[in-house]
Amino acid sequence: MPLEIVRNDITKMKVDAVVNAANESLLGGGGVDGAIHRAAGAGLLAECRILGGCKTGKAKITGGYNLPAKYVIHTVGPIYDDGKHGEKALLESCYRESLALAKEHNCETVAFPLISSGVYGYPKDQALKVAIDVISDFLLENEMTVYIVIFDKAAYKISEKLFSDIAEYIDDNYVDEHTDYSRECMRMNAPMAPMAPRRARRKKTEVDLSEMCDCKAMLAEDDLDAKLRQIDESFSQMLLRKIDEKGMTDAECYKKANIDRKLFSKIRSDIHYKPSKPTALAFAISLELSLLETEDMLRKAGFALSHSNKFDIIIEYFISKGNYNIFEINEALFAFDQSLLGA
Ligand code: AR6
Repeated sequence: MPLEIVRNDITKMKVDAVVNAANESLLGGGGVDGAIHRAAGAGLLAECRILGGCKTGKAKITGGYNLPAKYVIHTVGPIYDDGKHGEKALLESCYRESLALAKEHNCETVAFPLISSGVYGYPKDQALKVAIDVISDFLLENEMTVYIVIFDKAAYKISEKLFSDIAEYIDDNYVDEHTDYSRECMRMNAPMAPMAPRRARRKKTEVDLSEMCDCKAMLAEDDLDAKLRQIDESFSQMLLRKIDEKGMTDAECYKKANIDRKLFSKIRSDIHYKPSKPTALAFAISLELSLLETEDMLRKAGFALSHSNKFDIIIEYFISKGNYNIFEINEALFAFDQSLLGA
């Protein structure tokens, strides 16, 4: 997955480069800076001494010394005042400059902490949004795997409004599918509520199909053939057809899906490829499919959306809101302790 949010100590990341949230002296400090210097050892400080500091919004690179990473990219985030002093532009610049350095040094994997979000006081949800926006823009043009490393769960939050909206949606839609609903109603002598929206939707698909068959005579044979071919098509075939129908290029599609090129090529060349559920859903999001089309695509891969699964309900929440930003969806999945979309 080109962009991943992970919970870890950045000093433990086995990547080509870790990014350090440093200060202008580059001579070490607290927080992630202190942790990186402690883990890397005295060699890192010695190399930092000859760099002559670094301006806010800029980045410099050194070796990784005792760290599992080959390089440390030191960047200096802005000290947050009130958000009206150019903090956002400076923070964006930190990510851009660090990524440019990583690219210059042929790094394939890079791990970032949430720069400025500790001692420098940048609100964490906004700091995360800046990180995701700049990194995902960069990944549209570049092949790299980038990790945003969140140190502790408490330090991480998406906007409270979004969190509570999703929590409410889960509450409203979560059903325990292990319960036999009709029997439960009979046992409790309670009337059955109208069919859950998901079941109603499935039924509609079946009706659509039989209606389609009944109308065979009315349809031009070509149309019918095309429709029947779609029923039989594999996941890979449906994916490629949808990419064409949406007028997207392959690269646009897999990048928007947060899927790397190698995996996409595999799917493209193997008509019977069975993706994982997060991969199939990532493509559905990238193609901005409706809920019905998403279910159709999932079925091709042998999966279904379920209301007994928070992961599925969160995806459904975003599709129903027409929000197909995979990185925002992943932020929310992360906040709810769910696995992320992508490969
Ligand atoms: N791994 C990943 N993330 C971490 C780790 C770790 N080991 N330790 C802390 N974080 P901060 P800043 C998170 O304060 O706000 C230093 O003294 C932490 O939870 O390290 O840019 C420098 O020398 C937070 O979300 O950096 C500067 O003077 C994020 O890393 C100043 O602090 C950044 O917090 C820079 O402040």
